[in-house]
Amino acid sequence: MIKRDSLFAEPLTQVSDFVFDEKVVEVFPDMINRSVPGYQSILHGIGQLAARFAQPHSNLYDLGCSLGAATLAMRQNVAHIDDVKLIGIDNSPAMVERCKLHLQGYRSAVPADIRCEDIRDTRIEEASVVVMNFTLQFVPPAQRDALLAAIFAGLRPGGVLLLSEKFKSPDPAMDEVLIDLHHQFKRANGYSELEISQKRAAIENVMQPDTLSTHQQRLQRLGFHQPQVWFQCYNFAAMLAVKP
Ligand code: GEK
Repeated sequence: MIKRDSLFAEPLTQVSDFVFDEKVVEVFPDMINRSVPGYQSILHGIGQLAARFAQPHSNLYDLGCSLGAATLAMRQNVAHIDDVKLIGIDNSPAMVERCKLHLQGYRSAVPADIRCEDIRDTRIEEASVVVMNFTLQFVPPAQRDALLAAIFAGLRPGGVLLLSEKFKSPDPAMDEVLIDLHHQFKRANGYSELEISQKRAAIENVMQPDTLSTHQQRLQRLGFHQPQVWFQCYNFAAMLAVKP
């Protein structure tokens, strides 16, 4: 049964920085579905793109896997490809523990190795697909280049990075429009004004979005071919970038 997210429903005297702890794990599926516009469509697309880009005898990474939703989406779509292995990484012990249990609930011949580690320490090797579904935004901005460079180095030619992010607009007025639309989406999904504002305060220091052009220029500078946005809703986008 999916437990409803009410973590920010009561007034807090002090809003602390957001952490992916046991309390968040308990309500995570509800939280992400009611907070991220297009989350299910993006997972569906990740499955389709994994089927298209996964190469035989290669690794498929899900960096910041949380409860393994993208790992599962890939696993359901690559079973016909010879000798692929899924590797899910998250640095929240609570997430990893629950992710392992969650994956056990689905039978598959495709092996999945779920590890608790920081994605900045992960050695990416023989990869044909690397997913970062709303994870890069939690990595300090100064460390994003190095992480993406390591992913590029670990991808095989023809391999793909699937990068989904909340982004900011370079124009403050337009940014406000997109933020308003997102907040309307959350209201329509049952979040109160208090929940929206307290969550915003909790996440402010922890999640630092880039603009779409920062993402695209960085990926190109690192060697990816023509990064492409394949999904966008308000200030949420999913990109794909192929290693030539
Ligand atoms: C999904 N991809 O459902 N190393 C490892 N994990 C990290 C790091 C890090 N440095 N920083 C953050 N995380 C998922 C959703 S949630 C997005 C991803 C969100 C992990 C963190 O513990 C959390 O589980 C995940 O990245 C981000 O498809 O909640 O907005």
